[in-house]
Amino acid sequence: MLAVFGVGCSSDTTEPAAPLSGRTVEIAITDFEFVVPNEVLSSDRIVLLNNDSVDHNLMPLDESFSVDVGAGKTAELPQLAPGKYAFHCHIHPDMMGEIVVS
Ligand SMILES: [Cu+2]
Repeated sequence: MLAVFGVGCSSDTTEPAAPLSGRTVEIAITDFEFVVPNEVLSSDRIVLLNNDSVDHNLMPLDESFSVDVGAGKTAELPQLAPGKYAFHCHIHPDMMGEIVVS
C-alpha cells in the first residue's frame, strides 16, 4: 500500500538542503580555469558562468551531479549541503576546482 503521490509538482526532484538565502554566488570559468567564490553557503544559489568560447561542464568527483554550460552561457548548480566539493570539467578533465560550502 503506497502513500498518496504528487501533492504538488512544482518542486524539483532534489530536496533543498536549506531555505534559500536569496544570495547568489558565481563560479566563473575563464581560460579553462574555475574561479570559485571565497564563501559559499548551503543556502546560496550557485550560478556557473562560462566566459570561454567553448562548452564546459562542472561535475564533482563523486559524480553526484553534472552541469553543462555552453560557451558564453550560464547554468545553475543544485543547492549544495555543507561540505567540501572537489570537481572537474568532464569535457576537459584537467580543469579542476574545489568549493567549500558552509
Ligand atoms: Cu571544460
